[in-house]
Amino acid sequence: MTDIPRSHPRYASLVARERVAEGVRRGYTSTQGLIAQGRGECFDYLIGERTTVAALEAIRAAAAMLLLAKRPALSVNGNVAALAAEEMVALAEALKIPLEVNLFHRSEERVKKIADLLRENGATKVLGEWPDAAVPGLDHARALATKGGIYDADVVLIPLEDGDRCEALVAMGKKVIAIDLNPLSRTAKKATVSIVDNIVRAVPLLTEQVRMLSGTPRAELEAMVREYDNQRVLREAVGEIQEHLKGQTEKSEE
Ligand code: PTJ
Repeated sequence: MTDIPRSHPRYASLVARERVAEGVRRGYTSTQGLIAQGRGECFDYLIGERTTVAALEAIRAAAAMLLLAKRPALSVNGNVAALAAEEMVALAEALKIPLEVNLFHRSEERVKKIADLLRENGATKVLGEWPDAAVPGLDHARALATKGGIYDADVVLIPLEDGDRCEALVAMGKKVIAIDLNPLSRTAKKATVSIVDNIVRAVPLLTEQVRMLSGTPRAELEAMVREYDNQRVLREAVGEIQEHLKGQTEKSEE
């Protein structure tokens, strides 16, 4: 990996870029993942590379939803593996559930490499290498899922997901939590809870919330989920981008 000096003003962003490039070199991230990363970087820049108030609200609702779930599932693709393998393992550990590798550009080799990476990072149970079910409405390889994992989950976390699959999971009656920097994406619009934040920042915050709320009475968690309004939170996410951009243009006029 290129050695990036910590003093570089775009340090975090450049490290993330290197990690995705490294994922491609090692064969667990798809080449298309580089394009997805570029799109993410662009939105992160517009957001101001910070976790917004809207994202924090979504993270809290997502934590409550995961804690209330009978069978929560966590999906991992090639970009997620590159950017947040260790953090996803910590989240799975906090919830005591397995992770499932679920790919858009599926190859068995990539699935195995990602599963191995998660295990190297301490995952005790990884699903996805032997899928035994299919999400209805999607063409073959992307539809593959595992019983006892994503296929029969009631709540699924899908970071950096494609809109079609998000929609197909919602159509199966699941509650879907998305992590997507683009508040205008189909995934963000279709998900039950959309965390408009960088996965690198969002997953550790989500794990922290899961730990903090783990002793909270169910009735309180249920109220948090009931009161959460994803459309409003998405509007607020867009509003926070607008405010940030306004601040930036005013600064450059000074
Ligand atoms: O590993 P695979 O085969 O499953 O493929 C994974 C990718 C990500 C390539 C695939 O799912 C894909 O093509 O995704 P999209 O349609 O490009 O959507 C990815 C979404 O994630 C976009 O809306 C990006 O803005 C967003 N995104 C990119 N990087 C980040 C991000 N969101 C949060 N954190 C990021 N670091």
